[in-house]
Amino acid sequence: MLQFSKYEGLGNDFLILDGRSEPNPDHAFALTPAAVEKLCDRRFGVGGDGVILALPPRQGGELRMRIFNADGSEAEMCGNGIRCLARFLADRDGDGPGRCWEVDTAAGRIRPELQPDGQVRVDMGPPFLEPAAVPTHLPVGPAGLPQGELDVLGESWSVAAAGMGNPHVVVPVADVAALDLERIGATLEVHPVFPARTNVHLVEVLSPNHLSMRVWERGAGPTLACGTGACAAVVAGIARGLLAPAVPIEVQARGGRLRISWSGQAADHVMMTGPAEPVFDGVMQL
Ligand code: ZDP
Repeated sequence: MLQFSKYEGLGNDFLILDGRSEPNPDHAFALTPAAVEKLCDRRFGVGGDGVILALPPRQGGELRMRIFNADGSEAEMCGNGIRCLARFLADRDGDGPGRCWEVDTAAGRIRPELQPDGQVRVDMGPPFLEPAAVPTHLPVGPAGLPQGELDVLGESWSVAAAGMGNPHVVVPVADVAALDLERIGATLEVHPVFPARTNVHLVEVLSPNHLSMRVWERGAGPTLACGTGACAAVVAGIARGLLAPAVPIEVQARGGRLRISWSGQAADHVMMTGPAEPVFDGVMQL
């Protein structure tokens, strides 16, 4: 029997498994891609956009986080997920506001901190702007990050790419509601310029500190929000001069709002603040 806790951040929902005292972290919970798919299936399983493992540290942090997408593939990092992990740890260990965790991830050290209002503020680290680090075959463009024109479904789109440990393509559009996210998302996710596939974000800039976005996630399809994607959208918007640097940017997603700031300097860290809520605890026979 597998004990899990379900949490959500802007409707981006995760099944969290606590393996911090696991004697054999690499084989924790014997989670195969098929088991992850079953867990995430909204009819045959519990239902979720992904599975998050809390594990013993490996690189000097307090703990390690692994994240698996609903299709069973492993991702390097997750923004809504790490806020959910922080709330889970606080609920489980009885921590309060001001508690900060040093979390080892495949994208490096990430630091979520519990806020007095129950939200979580995360030091997401610096963005990855070198093509090989995203990864993408798009060359660095005039805005200092990978850019290019991509033909998608017979239309040419001017896109930018950025990494937050995981890959993102950001597509500025006039009206996010007017587009066929399913077809554009599914096509761009597997576009050959993204050798590790990519998350896809349609972004409408509403003002220098406000944007609206729709998300098609690598390994999960359409989701209500993506934290690392919102960070990538803000980085691309600031780099292209569409958004203001060094002020909080309101990011409106289908599932709710995030506040993200970045100075515009490549080495500076992206800060993300947003909600994370428990949904239920349960056990499941795998
Ligand atoms: O990079 C990927 O494959 C993503 N689908 C991972 C999950 C990202 C997440 N939605 C986020 O909020 O960053 C959890």
